[in-house]
Amino acid sequence: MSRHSVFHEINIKERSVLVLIEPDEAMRPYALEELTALAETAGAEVVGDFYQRRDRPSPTHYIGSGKAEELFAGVQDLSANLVIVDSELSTVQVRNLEDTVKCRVIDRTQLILDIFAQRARTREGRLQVQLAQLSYLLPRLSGLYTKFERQQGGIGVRGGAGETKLETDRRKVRETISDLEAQISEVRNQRQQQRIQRRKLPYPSAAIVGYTSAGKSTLLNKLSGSEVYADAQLFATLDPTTRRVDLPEGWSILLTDTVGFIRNLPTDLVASFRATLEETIEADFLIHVVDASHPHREVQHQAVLDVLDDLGVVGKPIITVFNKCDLIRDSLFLQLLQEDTPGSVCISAQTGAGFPDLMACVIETLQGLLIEVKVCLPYSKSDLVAKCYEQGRVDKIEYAEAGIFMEAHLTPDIAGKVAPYRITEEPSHAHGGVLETLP
Ligand SMILES: Nc1nc2c(ncn2[C@@H]2O[C@H](COP(=O)(O)OP(=O)(O)OP(=O)(O)O)[C@@H](O)[C@H]2O)c(=O)[nH]1
Ligand SMILES: [Mg+2]
Repeated sequence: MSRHSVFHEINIKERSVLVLIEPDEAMRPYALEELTALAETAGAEVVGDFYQRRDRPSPTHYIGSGKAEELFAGVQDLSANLVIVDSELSTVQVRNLEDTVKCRVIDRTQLILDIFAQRARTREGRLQVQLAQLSYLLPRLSGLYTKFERQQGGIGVRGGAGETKLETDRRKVRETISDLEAQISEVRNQRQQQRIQRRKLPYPSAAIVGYTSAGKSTLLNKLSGSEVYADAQLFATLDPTTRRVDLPEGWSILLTDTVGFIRNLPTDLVASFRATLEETIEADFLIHVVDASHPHREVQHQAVLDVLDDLGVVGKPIITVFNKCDLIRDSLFLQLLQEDTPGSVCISAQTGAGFPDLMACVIETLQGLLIEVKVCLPYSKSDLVAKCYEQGRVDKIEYAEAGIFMEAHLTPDIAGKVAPYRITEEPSHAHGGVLETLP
């Protein structure tokens, strides 16, 4: 971790109290459950939660100042030493709340950044997390260094006070940000080169996207026979992994599993993880994994679509995969789910149920990506035939006197190469060639 970072990996079980003001009553248990999971994933121990019903946060304390006093009493009763607030806070809100509750206060963004910092394994992942942390920190520098920073360790105080004090200078932070951006840009170029190399492989690419813990890595593992880390904890995957997946009828795709999304994903994080998320933007099509067994399936589904929108992913084919169907007994529910969402399938990544449907759906999507061509290649261009077999599907081929007649569904790349030899008519059998009709 860079010495410029003020964020720390958690090595103690901090006793935390969660604070929410979710105005939608129906969403409250879910918001609480999700924040608890995030806090526990970060390593904190949740000892209590505190809720205030209000439409808008208070600009001074987030919750009302009277409520903040109640929170202080609760924090004391529970011997808590950390307050975690479910939204992103301003410096003023943090300072006022800390003054009132007399312990450290962190917001949802810091919590998620902390989890990402713990998960980052590759250089790219670490650079991106550091950039997100510093981008979060920069506008908060002036107000961030309260007495609570002087406590060693704990969520969001990496490096300790002495070290961070030295770095309150905005210019230094900006320099570090530029430096990180330059390094990320280098990594990004390398990624782009890798993608160009991959593009030369005769396989279309797909990215698995979805809410955190929906089962993306489990699906990649099951499909490719690999062992990407899959876990019930949130954000188990941070760095993208690509595997070749062979499908029936001779099709193959390159499938990438990447970082999961969550509601209110911090904007700094989305911006910093652009290099990683480009795997998604650049894929030929997407497989969106939704946990069908989750009571707030729809909220999660929409949250992922919102992030894709933010990333500028538009017009790409999306297969919606309703996962964890082994946990659902109501088959009518599954049927309705599938009927309500065009281009969707119900599966269990764990048991493999529904995989034939998924394969059929992927193959149908692949066919939609290919261009139908009829060509007559001169024998001097016969090397293109092998490429057509590799980069698509040859439906008919006939070696005739006038040339090689072929009907095929090809990727845009190879379709462009054979385009000069396109014909409009069926080959006439007067050519005396041998017609092979492929299955
Ligand atoms: N019952 C059941 N559990 C599943 C299924 N698929 C995944 N899981 C479980 O759900 C949890 C999350 O699975 P992952 O594959 O790590 O989920 P992910 O979407 O990759 O999550 P992140 O990387 O954290 O975003 C794990 O405990 C899996 O065992 C399924 O089809 N059925
Ligand atoms: Mg994963």
